[in-house]
Amino acid sequence: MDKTLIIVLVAVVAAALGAFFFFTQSSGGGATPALAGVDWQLTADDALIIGGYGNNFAYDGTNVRPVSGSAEVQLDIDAPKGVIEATVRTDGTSGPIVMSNGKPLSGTIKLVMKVGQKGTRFQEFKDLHGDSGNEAPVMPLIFNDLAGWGPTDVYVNDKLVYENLGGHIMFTEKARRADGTIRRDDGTIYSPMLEDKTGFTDPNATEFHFVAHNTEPDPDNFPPHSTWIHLVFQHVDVQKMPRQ
Ligand SMILES: [Cu+2]
Repeated sequence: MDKTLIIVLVAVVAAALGAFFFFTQSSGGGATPALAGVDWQLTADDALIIGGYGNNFAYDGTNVRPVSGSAEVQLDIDAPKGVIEATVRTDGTSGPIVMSNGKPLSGTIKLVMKVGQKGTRFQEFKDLHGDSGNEAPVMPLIFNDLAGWGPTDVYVNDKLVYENLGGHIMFTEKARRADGTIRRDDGTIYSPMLEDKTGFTDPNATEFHFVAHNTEPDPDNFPPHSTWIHLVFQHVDVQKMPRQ
């Protein structure tokens, strides 16, 4: 065979292989290919919108409704660098997400925590909320495998709508029940006013939380800032996590 022909054939085969790997990596709409050096890799779905403007924790389940969507964490915790994102798509059943008074958002809503930017921090294997002294008692005492904070952008149908909100994620034991409530087995609905803020979580199941809010005071909202979003993902797949 002619040398030039062999070179051409090798080039064609190499290009085809390259295309094959490119398309197999980028197709499917699933998790982003793993980044090098990640300690944590999670995907989550079975999403819930927790309330909206007025009450963004909805402990009694009011205005807690399912929405299609998923979340992804890929984190190199020491750098820190990685991907922390959630995307939900509202529809006629979920209704819009109301982050600010009188501003309903519909369509594809994406939260992106800008991991590595100023203000990003993470904790592993810690109790938060309740009376832990770590975060406000807007949630009962809850064990976190992974918690994170960082500046978070919100896109609606690919348009940047809220920039640099305070974002917070938690991969925790389960607090939100199938009926949308946070309550004890005896029916007690959670309240930050309760003296005993324990006993609301199920250590045998997990969930993923993603909240983001601004810091402008608004006494008519709970928590009292003018812009909030609260998403919970009831099913979490762990691809990778460190040992406790
Ligand atoms: Cu939290």
